[in-house]
Amino acid sequence: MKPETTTATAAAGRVHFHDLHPTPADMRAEVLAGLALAQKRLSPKLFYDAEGSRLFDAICELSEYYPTRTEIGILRRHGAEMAERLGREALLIELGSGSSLKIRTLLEALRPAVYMPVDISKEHLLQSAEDLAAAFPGLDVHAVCADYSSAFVLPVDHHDHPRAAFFPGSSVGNFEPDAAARFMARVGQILGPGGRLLIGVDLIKDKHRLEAAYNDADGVTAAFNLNLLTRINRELGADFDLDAFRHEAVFNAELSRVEMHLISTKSQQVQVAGETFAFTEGESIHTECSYKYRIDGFHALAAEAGFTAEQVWTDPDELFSVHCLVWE
Ligand code: AVI
Repeated sequence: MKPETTTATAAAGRVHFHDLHPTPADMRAEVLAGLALAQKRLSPKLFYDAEGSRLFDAICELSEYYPTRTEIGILRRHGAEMAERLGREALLIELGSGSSLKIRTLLEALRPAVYMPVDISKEHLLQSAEDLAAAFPGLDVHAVCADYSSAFVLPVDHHDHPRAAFFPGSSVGNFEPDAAARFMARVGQILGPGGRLLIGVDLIKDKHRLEAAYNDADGVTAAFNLNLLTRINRELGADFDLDAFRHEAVFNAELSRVEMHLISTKSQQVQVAGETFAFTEGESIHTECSYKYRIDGFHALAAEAGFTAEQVWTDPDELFSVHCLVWE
């Protein structure tokens, strides 16, 4: 991937915008390669166009989707301690910042010198960055539109500040474990020695609770999953029939992950960017893995990446965990 890099200062005062977004050619190649696999796959990062980001925000409000409110509860209860670990006046990088809602619970205590939200969804990122800058006047905000799952360099140096990173929401669970370790090692390289990563991780729990969180009664998660096909139709000139695929989410206990699939409800052919893909009835496109961890299992993964676990906070029901890791 060779992203175009442009830098612009957005209208609202102290928001600087850096565009490292993947190009349409990157997306085309990735989609075509994924659909050519024996088990068809599409990357979960493709969920987050403007509509997908809106649907994800709606998921976070659902009664079945416990991770968001549970993590926010942990951040509210232990924010002061977390801020002490991370240190003040830092360059604070948030990976997959989305609506930047969670960071708001920490900003008062953290008082970073620079806040750098990184997200793949451009409009959503800009709007959130401007809202945040308005709510925290005096905060220097550098919004970076990038795919944080592949290597990228910080667009500004700020070597004079210690570095800290925030990666909430258990988005680390959307990587395969070996890719998660590689990703965390890249974050560690960016942070440098002594840099801290505050990271949210969903915990293994009862299958029914997990499956309900990804199969909500209102069908918001189904719409989020299917929106991937709408996006590919629009951006790659494909002809997926949205009525001929259905959402499915199941907990794979052996691999400790919730899997989301789009299941073809009939035998059919689909044109994508000039290529034809055949589906049998019942065949799936695997769209997301959401790995769940035990605390010790996650600490082993962090150690593999090169981090030392400093502290962990959980909720009373041990549904979710937030970890402070230090890069040695
Ligand atoms: C962003 N990510 C951590 C969410 C998850 O739970 O894996 C995405 C999601 N997929 C379906 N619901 C939410």
